[in-house]
Amino acid sequence: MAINLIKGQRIDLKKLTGAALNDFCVGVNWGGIETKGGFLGLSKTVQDVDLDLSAALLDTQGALCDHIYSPLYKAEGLAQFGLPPGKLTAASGALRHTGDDRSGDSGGDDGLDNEIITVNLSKVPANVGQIIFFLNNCGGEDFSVIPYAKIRMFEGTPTVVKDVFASYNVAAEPQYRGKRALILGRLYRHGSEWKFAAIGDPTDDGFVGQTVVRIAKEYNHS
Ligand SMILES: [Ca+2]
Ligand SMILES: [Ca+2]
Repeated sequence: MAINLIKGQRIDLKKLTGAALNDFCVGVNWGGIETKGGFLGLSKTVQDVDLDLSAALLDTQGALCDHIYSPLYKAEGLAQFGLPPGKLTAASGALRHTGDDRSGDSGGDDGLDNEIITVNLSKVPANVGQIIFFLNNCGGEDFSVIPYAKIRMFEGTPTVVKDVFASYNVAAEPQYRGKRALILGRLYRHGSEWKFAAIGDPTDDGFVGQTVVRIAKEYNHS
């Protein structure tokens, strides 16, 4: 049984067998915005929603030391925030992003994640103390109108979901009105183990650079 996380909840990365969860995927599944129209509202149009899943890696002192965000973000824009260009792998290959999805599900919830970062905790260098996952919306719509956005951690591969460990529903709530970025959750070291905390904080950020700077400033505690 997967754990359904609530905001602020912290969990051990322990499977039912007692073994530590080490090799897994962090995926986000979301849908385009459906609008009913036409005669009796029978026709339906779906507006694309381009969310981007990213990760910021902070060292054990809380400073930004590595990142995963799209190489499609303009380097000049990132440089204004003192940030390097985007890339899809981090920390000696311990984390890999499977690539950009620009539309979300268009035919209703397909149950599959639209953007995924694979994680192998045993490969994460010792200087990395926490990995914070976040979402930015590249379009103009805010999170309150996106029909669903869910983050989950599962074992398997990006295309074959074997075992869902935990999931967290993060959209379609009034508190997300006007918000276009979302700090999802944090993997963090606790002694020799890793844990996960569900954060679920919406922000006004319109650009990934703002979110990364915010994380390095406001989320640099363990
Ligand atoms: Ca995207
Ligand atoms: Ca999907």
